[in-house]
Order: sequence, then C-alpha cells, then structure tokens
Amino acid sequence: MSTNHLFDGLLGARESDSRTLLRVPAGASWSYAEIVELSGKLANLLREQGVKPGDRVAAQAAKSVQAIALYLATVRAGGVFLPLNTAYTRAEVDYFLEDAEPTVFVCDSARAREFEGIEAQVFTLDADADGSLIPASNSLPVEFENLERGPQDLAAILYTSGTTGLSKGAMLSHDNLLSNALTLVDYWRFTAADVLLHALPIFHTHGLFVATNIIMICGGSMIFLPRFDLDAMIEQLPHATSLMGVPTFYTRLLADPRFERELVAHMRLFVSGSAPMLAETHVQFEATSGHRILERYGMTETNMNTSNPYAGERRAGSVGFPLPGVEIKITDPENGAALAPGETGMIEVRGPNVFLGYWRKPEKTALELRDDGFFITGDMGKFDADGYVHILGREKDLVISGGYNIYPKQIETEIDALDGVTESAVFGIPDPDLGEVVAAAVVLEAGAALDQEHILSALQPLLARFKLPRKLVLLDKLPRNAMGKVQKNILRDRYG
Ligand code: MLC
Ligand code: AMP
Repeated sequence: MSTNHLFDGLLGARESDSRTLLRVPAGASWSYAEIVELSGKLANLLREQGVKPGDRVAAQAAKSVQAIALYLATVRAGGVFLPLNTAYTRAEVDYFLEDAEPTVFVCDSARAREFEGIEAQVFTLDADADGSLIPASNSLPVEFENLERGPQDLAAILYTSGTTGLSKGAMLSHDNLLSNALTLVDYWRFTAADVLLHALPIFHTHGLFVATNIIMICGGSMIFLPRFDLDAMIEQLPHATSLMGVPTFYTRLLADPRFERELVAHMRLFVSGSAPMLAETHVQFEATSGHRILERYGMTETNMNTSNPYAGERRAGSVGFPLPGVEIKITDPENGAALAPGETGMIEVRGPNVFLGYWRKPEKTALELRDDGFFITGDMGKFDADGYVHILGREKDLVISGGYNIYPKQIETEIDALDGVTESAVFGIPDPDLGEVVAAAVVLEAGAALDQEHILSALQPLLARFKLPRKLVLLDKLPRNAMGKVQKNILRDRYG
C-alpha cells in the first residue's frame, strides 16, 4: 500500500472508526469512517477530473463537512488544497485562479455564474451540501488507493497578502501540517475524550489546520458551527471540552451576561491566537470563567510557532515558549544579527513547521526565507527573562481585524486607481470588538467630484467587505516625514 504522509498521519488509523468526528448543532453527525468514505468518493471524482499529483484544487465554499472531505480528498489524490475566503470578490478570486491555475475550482451555487468560462473544472458546493459536487461523486466508489506522497510534498497553498499588495501563495508541505498538529496534540494534551467547539472559518490555518487536524489525530470530535454566533456558542459550550478562537470570540463571550462560570466549569481548554489579545481580556476571562486562556502565536507560512504552557504559567500579554522542535531567534531588523534576551527585534522562526516558499515567487521567498531556514516573520518581539516570547508590534504594514489580515497596500492601490484620487493611506484604528478596523485617508485631485460614499461604492466590487474602510477621511495632504514617507502613526493617533 502506498503511503500518503499527511492522510496516514491524520486518519490512517481511523478509516473504519464508527465514533463521531463531527456533528452540527441541528443534530446530524458524521463518523470518522463516513468522512473517510466521502473523501474516497471525492478523491475518485478529482482523479476523474484529471487531478494529478501536485495539481491544485481550489475551494471558495461555505463551511461544511463536505468541504472538510474535499480537503482530505485532495490530499489523498496527491493534489494541493487551496481554500479561499468566502468574502473574496470575483476580482480577488480571479487573481488566485490565474496565479495558482487550479484543475478544479469549487464555489457556492449562488456565485457559479460569475465563474463561467474559467479554465478550471467548476463544481458547486453549498452550506447544506447542495450543488453539483456531491451528486457528481455519489455513484463513485468509496475505495480509493491514496497517491504516494512524502513529507516534503506539497499539501496546500494558502494565500497571504504582502506589503506589495499582491497576495503570495504560501506552500505548505505534508510534514509542515502533520508535524505541527502532532506537536500541538501533545502540547495541549488533546485526547479522544475532547470535543472541540469549532466556530472558526475553514479557509485559514487556524480553523482548517490547527483545529481540524488536531482533532483527527487525537481521535476526538468537533461541534461544527457555521460561524461564530453568540447564541449558538452559549448553547453548545456545555457540550464541549475545548474552544479555539480569535480574541474577538473571547471579548464577545465576556460581554454576554449568559457567559458565566457554571456554563464552562467543565471545560478543559480555551486557546486564543491569530491576533493580539489584550492582557486585560486574559485577566477578565479568568475572573469571569475561572479559566486562563492559553495564547499561542502562528502564521499562515509557519503554522504555530509558540504557545503558553499547558501546565505552567499562562502569562497575560505573552505568546509563550517556542514549541518543541521550533526555534525562535530575535534579530536586528537592519542586519539580521541575533539580539540578546530582553532586546526587541525581528522574530525569526525555523523548524519543520516553516513553509517551503511562495508559489511561483522565488524572489519573494528569497527575501523572507533565509538560506539557513529561518523565516523572517515581520513581527517584532522579545524574549523576557523567563523565556516567554512577547509580540510588541509589526514591521509589516498590516491591519489585523477580527483575526483577518488586511494589507493596506491592496486597498491603497484600489483607491489610488479611482478617477479623481491623488493618493491615499490606509491604516488600522483600534476597535473594541475586532481589535483593529481599517481606516483610510484620501487626498483628492483639485475639483474632483468625489465623496466618501462614492469611494466606498467604487471599492465594493473590488474588495471583500471586511477590507472596506470603516472610517474614511478626505485630507488636503498626507502627513510625511523628512524622507517623504507617509506617517501612518500620526494618522492613527489623529483618527483612531
Ligand atoms: C466580518 N466582518 C469583518 C470581519 N468579519 N470586518 C472586519 N474584520 C473582520 N474580521 C464584517 C463583514 O464583512 C460584515 O460587513 C459584517 O462584519 C458582519 O459580518 P459577519 O459575518 O456577521 O461578521 P461576524 O460574525 O461579526 O465576524 C467576526 C468574526 C469573524 C471575528 C467572528 O471575522 C471570524 O470568525 N474571524 C476569524 C478569522 C480567522 O479565522 N483568522 C485566522 C487566520 S489564520 P458588512 O459591511 O457586510 O455589514 C492566522 C494564523 C494564526 O492568522 O496564527 O492563527
Ligand atoms: P496570517 O498571515 O493570517 O497567518 O497572520 C499571521 C499574523 O497574525 C502573525 O504574523 C502575527 O502578526 C499575528 N498573530 C498571530 N497570532 C498572534 C498572537 N497570539 N498575538 C499577536 N499577533 C498574532
């Protein structure tokens, strides 16, 4: 039998396991064996569609068990899974399709018309499993001989934006994903008794790889919510042992009077990441629930890098220690020289979790991934005296809103291209719910007949709604320093 590094590691031992892997609040549930069978049918379909080892399967699909099975099917067929945020517009998706050239593209039926005529074979998959994908695989066998794939073979591409405004596809290998999930199962003590309340989207590292891969490995189960919804959270928390979320999950729970100590007294673990959590949230959460949130730090390119300890002190405002097998180095951003503990600098990461490079962008890879294997994260931080890592800022121009990364450059490029605009600056301003939200300062050409409303409506077909500026100010000129660089810190202070 051929080996498929990631699939064997995730589900190799559970192909005929009748225990529940996943259930939805309405009551339906799927066993490990059923999900493996569904992935077998879908893998047969992908092969029938011509998917060969290394070919991409892109999906902009709602969160569903079938979408998880599609991820597994792609891995089994030797393909490369490429999940896309469901909020991306046609214009945004076009870029990914052109760059990644998938063999198969799966999208929601409601949007299928938009993608008529594209190169890839298009199938549809809706939140309720309607659409053409499942019927097309129904009559195919559940048996599928997995394609041979080794640790270094590509398993997924996740796009992450860059400072140039153009997204780059982070290439993740079978072992990047498997080694990190195995480490986390151990570090966070996941067992078959765990029930994870899963309310994250499944088009990012956090919800797709960290959450689901961990559960498959430990043999536990998931309560699968379509999205974060407070009523559903309050209803399902009593049935869960663990939760993974972005800080917004925790601040929203804390603001709800139904979120009380008794509701979660039975729970084992709350994990937070993807965006900075205020120390204040950490403290308040413990006071209300009696649990200390375990904060960890990760990235699309590296999976998880550091984590607060399970048993030791979970330190508010810190992201904990480098995970076993992961090295963290703090360096001088000017010359890459290693800095001493206590000094603030660039966070660099090396380990089996670090990606293979950017898809078809060797020049970008060379800028961020050093020859010795260290990845330059763009995050600034330090080690404290006890070896805990603290993130103290970002060198990359990035807004993190509710755990979504938004690159100002992409938005500035679209605003600057509008008729009547001279230039713009996009920056993050604090927001009590989402951590940060996007704001824009725009300079118009003399006499331009544009206002805020026109600008926002012109941006709508171009940018996913979560990227649209929540605040837009018109200025005569942008503040600049002596070098001519726009001073976003001044804008942030003035309008934040
Ligand atoms: C939704 N909206 C957002 C937003 N989410 N705006 C800014 N930032 C966000 N994160 C907008 C929508 O466009 C919509 O706008 C309005 O808010 C309501 O939409 P919604 O779908 O009802 O939103 P809501 O349920 O409030 O979603 C908020 C959220 C969600 C925080 C629950 O964004 C979320 O689940 N975030 C998790 C992101 C994540 O998984 N990140 C991991 C990345 S991996 P309008 O205009 O239409 O009204 C990574 C590595 C690592 O970073 O370390 O993990
Ligand atoms: P992404 O590109 O979506 O994978 O986002 C990764 C970025 O999210 C990191 O480079 C950090 O800037 C940020 N991030 C992730 N986890 C944390 C955390 N616990 N605290 C602060 N920032 C975080």
